[in-house]
Amino acid sequence: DGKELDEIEQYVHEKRGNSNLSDLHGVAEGKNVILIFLESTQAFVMDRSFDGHEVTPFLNELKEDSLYFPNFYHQTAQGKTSDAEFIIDNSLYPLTGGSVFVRKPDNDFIATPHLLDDYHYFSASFHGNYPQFWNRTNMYDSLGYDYFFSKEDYNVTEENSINYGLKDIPFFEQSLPHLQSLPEPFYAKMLTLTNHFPFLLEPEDQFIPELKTEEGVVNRYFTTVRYEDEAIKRFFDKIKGSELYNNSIFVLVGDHYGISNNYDTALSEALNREFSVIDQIELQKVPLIIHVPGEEGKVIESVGGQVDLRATILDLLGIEDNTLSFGISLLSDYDDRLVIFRDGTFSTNKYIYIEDACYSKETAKKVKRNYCSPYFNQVQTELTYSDQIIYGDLYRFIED
Ligand code: GP9
Ligand code: MN
Repeated sequence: DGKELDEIEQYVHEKRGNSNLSDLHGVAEGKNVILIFLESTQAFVMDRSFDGHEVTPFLNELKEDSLYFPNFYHQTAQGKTSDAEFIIDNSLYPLTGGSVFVRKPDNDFIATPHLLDDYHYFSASFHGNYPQFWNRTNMYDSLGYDYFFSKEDYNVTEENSINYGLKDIPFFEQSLPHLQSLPEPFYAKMLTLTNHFPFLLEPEDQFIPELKTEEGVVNRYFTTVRYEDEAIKRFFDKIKGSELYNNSIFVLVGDHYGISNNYDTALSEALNREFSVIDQIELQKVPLIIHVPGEEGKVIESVGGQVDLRATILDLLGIEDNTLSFGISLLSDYDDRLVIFRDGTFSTNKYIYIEDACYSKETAKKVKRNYCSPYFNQVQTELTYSDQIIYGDLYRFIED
């Protein structure tokens, strides 16, 4: 009810009060946003080679003249891709169990498409799987999408699909004319699909050989990531020759892990290092690259998570997020950044809290609990407020 909202509003207001507008505020005002979800792509694939074969040659190159965020984590739970979509479009946390897309599709949301409505943006999502998967058809209506290009809008055949649907190369090829057909400015979310468990790929799509650990999943993973990288490279090659390029910014983000803890032994062999307790968290880093044509590249060290991505995008567009949500632009000065995971674990600049203990990120060793305890309250508060908003459908009480 109203009382809950007042309390949340006060909290959000205070939190935002500690951040400043960034130097990059508004540099992409009025531009199209092309948000590319990198399926199951973890940050450890970046700048990595096996026997001289780069896993992500294109992303490695792209990040050099982009904003690149090496300390960025996914915050998803059981809802996987749908959680990533939910978090990024709403700047709220996912639920502990299940997916908001499936459990609460009829709620009122104040999602990115709604916010961008005020600036006359058209919003569309692109994905080569069935539209009903993750209840997207229904949820996209609630999130304010104007159109969903799904499997039904693409030419999908036996040859050009694998696993869940259309392969990434034909997906981007066929998406470009759809993109060009949209009214501008637009917010376009493109969800890749090929790099999905169990990471299947036909021989002709394998641009680098599989690894040779004892786990097929780990061996195939880097090869499907390489395929995804190739698909994005070809997309960029094409779009660079079109008018859209200079009118758009490109946000590339990993949705969640691809290799679960079950494969730690083989993954540790592949990455050629021992894992410690904090790697349960550190392995949850996902790539975040924001390419703004005409802007110089910059590495942004801010520790952040998917909850912060919307505020970051809006910051570039010159829009302030005044909604009741929890993100802080990763481009702004903000001293005490905190990345909260659904299970109550968290990461700051310096510390990770996991298994009821506080660890130093620098040494990976346990440190005194009181380095972490100042954050306990904020962690529980944000997760609770987010749950209250979702379970109580609280946005319905907010007037436009
Ligand atoms: C399915 C795709 C993958 O359409 O988004 O879903 P995931 O299993 O990663 O949640
Ligand atoms: Mn996914």
